[in-house]
Amino acid sequence: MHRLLLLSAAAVAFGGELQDDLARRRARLMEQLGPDTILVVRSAPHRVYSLDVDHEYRQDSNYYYLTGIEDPDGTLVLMPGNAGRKQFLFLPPKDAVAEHWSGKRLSAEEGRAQSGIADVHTTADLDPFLEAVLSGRPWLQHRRAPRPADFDSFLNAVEGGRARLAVALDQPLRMSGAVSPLLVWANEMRDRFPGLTVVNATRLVHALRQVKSDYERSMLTRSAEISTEAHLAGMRAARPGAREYEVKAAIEEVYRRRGALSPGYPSITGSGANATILHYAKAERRMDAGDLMLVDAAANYGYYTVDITRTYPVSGKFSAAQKEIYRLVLEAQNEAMAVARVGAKPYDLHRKTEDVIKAGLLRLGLITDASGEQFRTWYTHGAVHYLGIDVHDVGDSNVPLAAGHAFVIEPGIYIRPDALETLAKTDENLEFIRKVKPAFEKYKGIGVRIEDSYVLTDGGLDWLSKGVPRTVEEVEAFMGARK
Ligand SMILES: [Mn+2]
Repeated sequence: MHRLLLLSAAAVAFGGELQDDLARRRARLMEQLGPDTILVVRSAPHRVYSLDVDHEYRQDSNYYYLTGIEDPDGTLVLMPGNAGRKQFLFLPPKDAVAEHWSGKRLSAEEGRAQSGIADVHTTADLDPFLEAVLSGRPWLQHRRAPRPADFDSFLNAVEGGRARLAVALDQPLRMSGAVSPLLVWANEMRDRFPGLTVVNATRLVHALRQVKSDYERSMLTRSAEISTEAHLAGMRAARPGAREYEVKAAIEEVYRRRGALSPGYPSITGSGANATILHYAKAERRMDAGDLMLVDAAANYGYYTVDITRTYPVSGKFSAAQKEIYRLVLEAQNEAMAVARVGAKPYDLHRKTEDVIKAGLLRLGLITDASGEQFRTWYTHGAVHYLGIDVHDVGDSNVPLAAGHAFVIEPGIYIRPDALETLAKTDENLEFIRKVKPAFEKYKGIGVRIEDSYVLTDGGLDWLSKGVPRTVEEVEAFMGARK
């Protein structure tokens, strides 16, 4: 693990460990796809930021997981039934003019080195390749084509009407909105090549992504190390009179300086009542003495990100009321950590946080009945999600937790200033409002979330974000010792 500290991000990307891992991922996927299937996975599209300027490019998670390639405009094809070469990568051709404008494109050799796939061709070969195999012919027209007999198994499947075209999609299937371009394309192929069946391989890829390899664990660990340093920098920058964006800048400066590609998700730096906005995206407010600052931020390192939230007093000391809410959230997280083990369901962990928070809210006078749904006024989200290439990573939450699963536990309580006035004016709610009003006035504007990242192992929880001060005592000691 510590060896990685010495490597730059680029060195990690070209190291052999990732390529070995990629080869294993593709081998497992091909086993499950079976010999009658051809899988096509595309790189992410470019997305417009403003007129003729694009957003910073981010690779499609499934494509990255299977190829390790960050560059755009590529396509991966897997043909598990082939006798010899089963894996094909199609990359945009070298082009001096395009490269003058937008940077170097990968050579075939670089594509091979990064992906570990021997068969690298240019994108101009993709359609002829697919047209040949989908219509039942071997792909022969290319000087680097595999031997004709390599394709026999899939070509027999085409002949017998058993051939399957599998795609891995980047978005969930929906009744409305735009259809994924890859799915539109696959359906068009089905129309052009009768007998072909389109299958959705997304779930297979997601199931693989749910269990982290040693390589992926080392990336998450590195993301956590950088994010820990960043949180400490944010805690040093937070003080009365400073702006929220100063905290955000201090955090993100650490990412870039330490070789992280970017934030793993937009940083949340909300002070005062802004801490009650779950995905507070602005960062402009001037912090006041007595405020809590909620920071939800983590670094994308080598396409992996953890997820960490801390809430701390900008003046260094919690008020009595803040401490009461804070300790309740902390207790909820501690209790959920205690039940996080192999075989537990993610929902078991969430329910544990609910039980603790319900009892505590009743004690504090913020609800009058712990048996119903009143607590949802103040605890408004789930506590557990997976981590990985996506910060809210893919995976089936009905599957019991297993070694290699990476996830967060993130309970929170948010006393939104408008929470009571926006409740529907039912008799039940009016009664609720009347009874909790005194406690509401006491805690109004307090928002607390505590979020940590873990990888489950056979030996228990590997607590990746343990280094960020978390208990009241740890937080106050750190804030008190700041220069
Ligand atoms: Mn989270």
